[in-house]
Amino acid sequence: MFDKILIANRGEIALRVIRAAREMGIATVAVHSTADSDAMHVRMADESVCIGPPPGNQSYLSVPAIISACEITGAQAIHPGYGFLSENAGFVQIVEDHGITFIGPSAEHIRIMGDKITAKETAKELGIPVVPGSDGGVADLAEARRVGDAIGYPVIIKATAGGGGRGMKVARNAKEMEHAFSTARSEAKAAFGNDEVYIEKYLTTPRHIEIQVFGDGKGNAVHLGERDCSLQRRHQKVFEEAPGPCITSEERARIGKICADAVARINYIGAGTVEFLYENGEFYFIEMNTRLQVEHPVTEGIFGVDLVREQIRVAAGLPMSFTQDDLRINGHAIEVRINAEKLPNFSPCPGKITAYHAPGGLGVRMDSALYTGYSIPPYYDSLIAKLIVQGRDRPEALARLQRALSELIVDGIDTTVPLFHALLQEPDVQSGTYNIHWLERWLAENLAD
Ligand code: MV4
Repeated sequence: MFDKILIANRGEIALRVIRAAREMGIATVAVHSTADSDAMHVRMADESVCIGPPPGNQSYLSVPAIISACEITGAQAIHPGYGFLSENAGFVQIVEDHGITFIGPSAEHIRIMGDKITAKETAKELGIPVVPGSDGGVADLAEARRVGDAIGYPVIIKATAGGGGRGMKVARNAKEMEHAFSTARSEAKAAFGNDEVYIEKYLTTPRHIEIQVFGDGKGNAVHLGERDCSLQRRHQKVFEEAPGPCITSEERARIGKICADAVARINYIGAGTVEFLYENGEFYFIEMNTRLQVEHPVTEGIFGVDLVREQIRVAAGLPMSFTQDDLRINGHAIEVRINAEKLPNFSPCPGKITAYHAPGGLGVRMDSALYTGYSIPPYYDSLIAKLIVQGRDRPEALARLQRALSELIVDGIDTTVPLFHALLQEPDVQSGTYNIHWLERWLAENLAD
């Protein structure tokens, strides 16, 4: 096992990794920008290294600075958290070339899944059900029309290099294809420097269901069920839960086994998420994320496992500490993402926290790096806390969420907490009856100024 690891991240996820490491007896090194000298992850780590000025590309994204911090402190491994360098195959290669262990998948697995066409081809070969569509990239309008006629409208045109919903265009019928195809291509070129696009059947009212997988890098893998992350705004998740309110145990076992077998076959190491759209009882693969995700705590809650601990174990060459048969779902967990943002426009709201009090009690977990007197810097993501609640069933989890939100105090800035108070009043949220479009529609009807 490692003696010391470096966490190439900040905020709540840096604390999350420090906590797992400390329980394992592993020393931790925090890195930070000059804007984060007073940040909680710096205080909580055993050591810290300042790696540059505030902008991310000069600090948390600076590969030379992070490698130097490892060499100076003697850290043997790097945990990337999520975002920043967590899915950067070039970074993983450099880390390994320096004799440091990357706590995460191989550069090759990150590369395969980073390119959406390759990811889809790989998924298909591994027996994962995919959305019907073009065989790879679509070169020109004539080919786009042939694909549209073959699979039937509506279709969606997506950037091969895309992600996070950028560069996608829907063509509802053959007449719309010309415009949709050319705008998708030029947006892809502008956003990613690569104008390759592919086409899929457009699913009109799906849910976003993602399967948590975990591999040991030696051909063994398990699944930890699904999360329903359908409540999103502008491709940002705001409310996530596990298990999915509409997924049966038979469906979970079937799609879970398909995903676990697939990642076992490629000797995948560490945590991964296979993302699906789910409509009319069918799963359709869209992407795979090769990192620990923001919403991992809901899965940890219902299975009672520490996913970061497992990531560190397999990175050190140890086996996972559980098998598929050991994994049983216990109750229901919900996470809400609390952002430093001002409603109704979700505009970033950095500033000084004049008072902070975290909720507690049975079934409440608050993952946050906030403290009273902390100043949220304007340079980074606006996520300031994840409130995760667990109950014996979904109604208990919802009641606990409402209770926990009522205890929370974050004074001095605006947050998205009022959104959650309002959402909990909605019958569709109470019943779990929503799809990927529900939240945008609700916001337009209820939060317009
Ligand atoms: C789709 C889709 C409908 N049909 N693909 C959005 C981001 C990227 N991860 C995939 N996305 C979508 N792909 C087909 N074939 C609808 C979306 C989509 C979406 C997906 C998940 C969560 C929220 C969403 C919001 C709008 C569109």
